Amino acid sequence: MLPVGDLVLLDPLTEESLLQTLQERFRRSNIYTYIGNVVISVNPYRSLPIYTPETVQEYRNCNFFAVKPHIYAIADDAYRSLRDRDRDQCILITGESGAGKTEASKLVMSYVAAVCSKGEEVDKVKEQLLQSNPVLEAFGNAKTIRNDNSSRFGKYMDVEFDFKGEPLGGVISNYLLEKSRIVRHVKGERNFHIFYQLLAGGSAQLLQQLKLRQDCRHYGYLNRESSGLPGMDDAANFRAMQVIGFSPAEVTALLEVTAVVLKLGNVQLSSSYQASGMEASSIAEPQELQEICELIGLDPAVLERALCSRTVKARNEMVLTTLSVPQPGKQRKVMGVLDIYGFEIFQDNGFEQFIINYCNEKLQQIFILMTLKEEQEEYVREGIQWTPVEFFDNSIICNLIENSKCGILAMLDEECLRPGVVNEDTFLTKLNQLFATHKHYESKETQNARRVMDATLPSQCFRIHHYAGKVTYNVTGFIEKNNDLLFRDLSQAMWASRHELLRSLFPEGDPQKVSLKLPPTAGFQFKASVATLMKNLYSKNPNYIRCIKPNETKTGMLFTPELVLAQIRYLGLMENVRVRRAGYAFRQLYDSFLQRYKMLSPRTWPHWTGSHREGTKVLLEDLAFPPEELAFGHTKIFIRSPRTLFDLERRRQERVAELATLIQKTFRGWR
Ligand code: AD9
Ligand code: MG
Repeated sequence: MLPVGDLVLLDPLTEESLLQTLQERFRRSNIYTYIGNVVISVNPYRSLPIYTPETVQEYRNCNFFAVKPHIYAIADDAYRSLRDRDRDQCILITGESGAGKTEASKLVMSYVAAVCSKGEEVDKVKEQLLQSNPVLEAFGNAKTIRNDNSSRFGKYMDVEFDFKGEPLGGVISNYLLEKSRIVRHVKGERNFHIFYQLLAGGSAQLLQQLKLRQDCRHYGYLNRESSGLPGMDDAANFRAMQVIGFSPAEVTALLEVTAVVLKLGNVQLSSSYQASGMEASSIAEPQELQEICELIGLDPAVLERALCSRTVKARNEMVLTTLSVPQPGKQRKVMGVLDIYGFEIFQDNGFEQFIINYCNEKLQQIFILMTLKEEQEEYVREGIQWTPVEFFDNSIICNLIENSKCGILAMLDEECLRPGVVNEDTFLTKLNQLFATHKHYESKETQNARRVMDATLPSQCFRIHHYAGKVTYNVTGFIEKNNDLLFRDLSQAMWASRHELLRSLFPEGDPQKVSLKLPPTAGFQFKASVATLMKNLYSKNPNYIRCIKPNETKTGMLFTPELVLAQIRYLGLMENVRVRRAGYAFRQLYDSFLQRYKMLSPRTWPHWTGSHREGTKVLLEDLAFPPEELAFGHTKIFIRSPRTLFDLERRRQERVAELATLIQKTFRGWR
């Protein structure tokens, strides 16, 4: 028998049974499994024939529970609720690096594009929505050790529809792009795809215009690795990229800035001693500097001064890109798709992991809140008594990080703003005092105070007990990364260029607008954008896709149980199943329920003429289930335990076999 397609029905429910079910389904190429209306997706790492136009047709207007679990079913459900029930939707995709989040987000978008209606205007919008992906991926994705096409930013895409369910346009927000990758990446990884694509796919004329050489090895930012990637054709990707919604002049400007970034990596500073005995630096590659300045319309002396007096550092910030202005329709509805980086535990965890894991902690919080809220709302809607559910509330961890008075982020900001020499030691000391007795905080000092012996926690680290597991963060670099300062002379130099696009990227370089106030810290900005995102998500009806990575080697159909188990834990899947069936494990609309089981009672078989609700009542009366197992809502039947449903299914199978024999006999009688 095929293992259950909905983990809510698992009996008994244990980590082992959950893991086994996923493994067995995966072995049979059933990569999708439900927990109620949550889809779990296990990356097959090979192409499966399950995304054909025929499959799309199969899932169009399907009954969620009547067809095999599939990402299309959730996409269809979300789209129909949006169109017919007028509810804004959001689709939250989570999972670790390489688990398949970005692929899932593309599958959702292409499904929606395939099922909404056709027409010249609509097609244009659809094309833009789908084609924005290659552009975003070129500039925001890179090969990492874990994923050849890893998203180095969080993406939230709001697609707007009119009252007929036709797409009007979209807005894409990006969160915390990993800009530091431009200047540095781990051996075996790559810089952002766009650089390789431009060099491999740009025509000779274009490269000449951008003053670039075709050879990757010429560029310091790229030359640390052999540039090509198996299965990825940089040249073809560049040529196929249709930069939609931009004019040719804008595209040129964008590529000029891209070229300048690449060339800046070749500008070396050399130091020399002046007559005064002071050390000074100067540019060792005047030719490169000259070309950069020609591209951006700037006096080389200005750039040289700016570069030589300070160092350049990438900075992280939230960027909001509006791809196309949505036409304000009267009844606009929105479908949001969130594809963000998953929870990360590395050997060495720094500020980036702290921020990423904070974001995941918030997503887990909203997941619990919304699942419970949704359950509660459904019970109220259906007129069924609601009993509160026990669950682990992670707000205590969120609060530890984000509390505006004494959270870790607030303490970090305080250190960053303190005049004089600041360092991470005082920051850590402060945390140790504040959270000496906090259940989810640990450090060498609090361990000593609590008389805990633990050799795994170095002294410059603190450890947080996240919902998904314990992570040890090294505080080194926290202050610098949080401060995220770009020295003013550099932004002023950029603002002085005649290149319009470049100027617009450095508004703070305008000498008229010099402000003495320090810009907001990276942590502060991120916290604010996460808060906005959460508010946005909370106002919508949530749909979840939880992605799992089955092995570390990107191998087709290989399932490593230990690896999956770890993800089952930190995705909180057990918790998810528990919350989902704390009240009633199973629910179904009366008409579908009656249709499926009506052969089990002589009173409802073969035809029932009354209401579906009455029919369901009569049917279940005849089957004599204990009354506390069932609840009759306004439109749905609720069944408390999986066992009852299995019992029902078993009886149905027996009855179907009986009926089949009966029919055969009858036929034989005829002959
Ligand atoms: V990261 O946090 O951005 O580093 P993702 O986004 O979770 O990560 P991604 O969607 O990029 O992972 O998937 C990684 C690779 O797995 C893809 O490049 C595909 O080769 C492969 N993949 C993912 N999903 C599917 C699928 N449904 N079918 C086939 C898949 N291959
Ligand atoms: Mg991704």
